[in-house]
Amino acid sequence: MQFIKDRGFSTPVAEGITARATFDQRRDFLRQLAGGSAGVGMALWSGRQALAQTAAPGKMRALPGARSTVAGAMTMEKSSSYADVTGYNNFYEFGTDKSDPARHAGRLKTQPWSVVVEGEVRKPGTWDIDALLKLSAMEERIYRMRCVEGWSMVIPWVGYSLAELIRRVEPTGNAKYLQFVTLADKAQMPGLRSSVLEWPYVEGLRMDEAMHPLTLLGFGLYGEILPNQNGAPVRLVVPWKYGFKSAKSIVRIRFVEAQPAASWNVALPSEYGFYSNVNPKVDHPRWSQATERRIGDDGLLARKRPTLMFNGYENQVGQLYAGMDLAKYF
Ligand SMILES: Nc1nc2c(c(=O)[nH]1)N[C@H]1C(S)=C(S)[C@@H](COP(=O)(O)O)O[C@H]1N2
Ligand SMILES: [Mo]
Repeated sequence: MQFIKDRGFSTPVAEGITARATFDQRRDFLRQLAGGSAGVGMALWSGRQALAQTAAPGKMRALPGARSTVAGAMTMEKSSSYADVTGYNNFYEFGTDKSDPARHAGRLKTQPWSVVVEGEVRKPGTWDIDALLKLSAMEERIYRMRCVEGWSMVIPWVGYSLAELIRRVEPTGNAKYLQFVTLADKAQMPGLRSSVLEWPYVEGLRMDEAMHPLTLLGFGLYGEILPNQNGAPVRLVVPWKYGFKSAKSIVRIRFVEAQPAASWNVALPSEYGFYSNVNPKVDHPRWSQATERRIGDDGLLARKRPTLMFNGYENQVGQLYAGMDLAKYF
């Protein structure tokens, strides 16, 4: 995606620029990026098919999890290779190219780490990462993941339901939504020099979505702790929503009464809604969401595979949205 780099990303944005100009520039850049990246990214990936197709455990510290018994948590589909899962990423804090996170996230210091829990809870506080790791039994969950750009993977995550943490902090009756705030440290994250998004990257879920047993607080993949490019040391994994809802490298969880800001929704509200449920019937304004390419399996010339309602998790999560107009609340 050199052309994209040349057109903006690597160009530092002057501090004194007006807010409106920054906004226009960011919006134009995001449009370019999102519209073009599925194709260009796939070309990049198909050039790399020679990479090992097997898991590469042993690179990171082991983090085994027992097979999950949560309904829908173990898809039978073949997992994507460790090389693809850890080499083809979106993590804009480290750059917008799919290979940037693997190249630049190594410098991220994930120990010590803590997560602040605040807002509408009876037990606010700061959780050390070691306490979070011990809070509940680790499970393996094999989830289909679908990026809004039109590609997908199958990833064996390790973690436990976010609900475990939520119950322990005792939300008040006013807690209607959760906001997830991620790390924004210029010293460690070269992507923050760009105004491609507002930093820190933030995401949000409605309380019932956050409490759903499939919503995972993720600490590992392929039986090991998360590589930095996948959101170490702790991230969200929401398999029925487009990938960008799954916030990486979380530092703060806020329980709030009103629908919170979410980065892509703030950047381009007409293109990325707050809900962002995978839905083949609701197109992105500039491209269809009816089909996808599975990274590692579907070459550029292969017929695309159909995208499933709620990414195939309709039986588990469909009732959360009963009666909602999903074209309006996209
Ligand atoms: N902090 C942060 N989290 C993020 C992103 C990001 O840029 N920054 N990208 C999102 C997007 S668009 C996707 S598709 C997934 C990718 O996760 P993966 O690299 O582990 O597959 O992370 C999401 N979480
Ligand atoms: Mo994504």
